[in-house]
Amino acid sequence: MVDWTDAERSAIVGLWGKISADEIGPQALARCLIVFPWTQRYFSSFGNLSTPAAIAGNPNVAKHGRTVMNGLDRAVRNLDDIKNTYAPLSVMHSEKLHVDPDNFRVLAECITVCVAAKLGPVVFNADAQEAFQKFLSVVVSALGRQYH
Ligand code: HNI
Repeated sequence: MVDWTDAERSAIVGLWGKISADEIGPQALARCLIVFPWTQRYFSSFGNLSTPAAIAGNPNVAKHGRTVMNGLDRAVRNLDDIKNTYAPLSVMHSEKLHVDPDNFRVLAECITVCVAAKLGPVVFNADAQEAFQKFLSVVVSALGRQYH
């Protein structure tokens, strides 16, 4: 089980309260698909992903970005049991979607960049980043746990 300090817990919940899933989710998934283009292969049913502008304006990308953030919201609300909270999601990404688990880290990186750009260096200072980085690492690890 992961140990969180009180400062980490309040930093994670505090940061989460300052960002909007509807804003960061679409931005982060679009960024992931642009910066790491191999991730596009899982979204062949999403329509036009042929240019950065097409990706940024694609409503399916935006919708799925919100879905991912809603998934993260469940992790924020279950900080002490992310592993079990994410077990079904991990099975789904492994057995049904066949997503290479390296990509979880890649998307987490894009979420961090979008949150940092949104909140700026005063709010997203090193302490905040440390807590958020740890949170996303636990999420990435939990999502990869049911792979074998
Ligand atoms: Ni992911 C579906 C959460 C990373 C590809 N994904 C989901 C769903 C959630 C979710 C929630 C919806 C589940 C359901 O319908 O029951 N995904 C997350 C989270 C992360 C993540 C929290 C990491 C932070 N997913 C990724 C990555 C990829 C990915 C990195 C591929 C590069 N996910 C998918 C695909 C689907 C999906 C594909 C199905 C989409 C659809 O609508 O068909």
